[in-house]
Amino acid sequence: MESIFGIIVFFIIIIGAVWAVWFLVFKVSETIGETQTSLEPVPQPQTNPAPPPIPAPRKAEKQDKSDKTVIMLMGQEAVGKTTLLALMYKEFTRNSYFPFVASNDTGIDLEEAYQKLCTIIEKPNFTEPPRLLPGTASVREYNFNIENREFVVCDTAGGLLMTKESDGRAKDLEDFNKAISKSSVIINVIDGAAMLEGSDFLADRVNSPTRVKDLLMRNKAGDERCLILFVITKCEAWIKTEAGIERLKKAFEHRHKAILNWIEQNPNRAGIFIPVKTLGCVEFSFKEGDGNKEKLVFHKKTNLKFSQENVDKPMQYAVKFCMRRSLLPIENQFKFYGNSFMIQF
Ligand SMILES: Nc1nc2c(ncn2[C@@H]2O[C@H](COP(=O)(O)OP(=O)(O)OP(=O)(O)O)[C@@H](O)[C@H]2O)c(=O)[nH]1
Ligand SMILES: [Mg+2]
Repeated sequence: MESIFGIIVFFIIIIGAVWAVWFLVFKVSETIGETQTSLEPVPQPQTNPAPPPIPAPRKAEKQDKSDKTVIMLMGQEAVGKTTLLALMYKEFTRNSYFPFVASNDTGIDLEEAYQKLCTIIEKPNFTEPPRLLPGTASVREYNFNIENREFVVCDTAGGLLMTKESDGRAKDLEDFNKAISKSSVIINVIDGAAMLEGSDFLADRVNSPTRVKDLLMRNKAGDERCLILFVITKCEAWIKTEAGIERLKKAFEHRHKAILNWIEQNPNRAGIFIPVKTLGCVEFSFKEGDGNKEKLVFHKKTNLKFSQENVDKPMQYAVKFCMRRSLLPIENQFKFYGNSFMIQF
């Protein structure tokens, strides 16, 4: 009996030992498995790594000039472009119904030019008025913001009109031609006294209408909408009467026939004749000399004041045209050329 009991205990011990061994082996193999998992091979650098994800394309930044609406002043030397711009700026800020903001430098520069005009013009009597403002050097940009739209007005040196490729001013010429081709509106400033009283020779030398036409034909050959404002300066002696304005108009149509023909050739072009008074107190008196020596003499009139007329109009028309708003009604003293659908909407 005792031996049977001993055998049973022996078997129980054997079974327990076998189970314990099996359990140990199982646990050890499990631990090794886990360790192996955690020691997964470190990914080797790939020879052709996947390219980094491409960021979503950013909205194009407003390019410096490309997004701006360009208005350009062009005309021969000393016809009065910068004078017009300074006065136009002053008057436009006073009268415009557009919320009009000049960039900092533009505001300061044009205010300075205006102050300079005011002080010099108050000097006592003079014949042959001195240049009130220094000549413009090349292409100068003035920046404005109107109704969240950026405008750049390019004032250009009259000298560039007659500058040749070989004159060593390649950069200035490039800027000049670029400004013409980008302009939505071109303000062609014309010396009214030379246009009306000068010989053909003098009128051509002072205003170069053929050269202006050639430059426009070359840089604006396409079908883009374009408005040319013909602003007549130095016409204090004639702007006072209807008959005087009529004479200016006739002289303009005669001397600037070629560019008017160019406007009529394309329905996307229009022109407006705009006589302005910029100084008011300096008037044409008489003409002297012949040929190369021919010149016009002006006098400062003490009985007349420094005063302006119509100087804000070119800018009003230019901005309305760029904003695709109607330019009508055109003032009585002015004259429209070209396709009238260009200015009424
Ligand atoms: N009488 C009279 N003189 C003017 C008028 N506008 C300009 N002037 C005179 O013309 C001079 C030249 O004017 P500017 O405005 O500097 O001429 P500009 O076209 O800018 O000349 P550049 O920069 O050299 O191309 C002025 O100093 C004035 O003496 C005008 O409407 N009437
Ligand atoms: Mg100038």
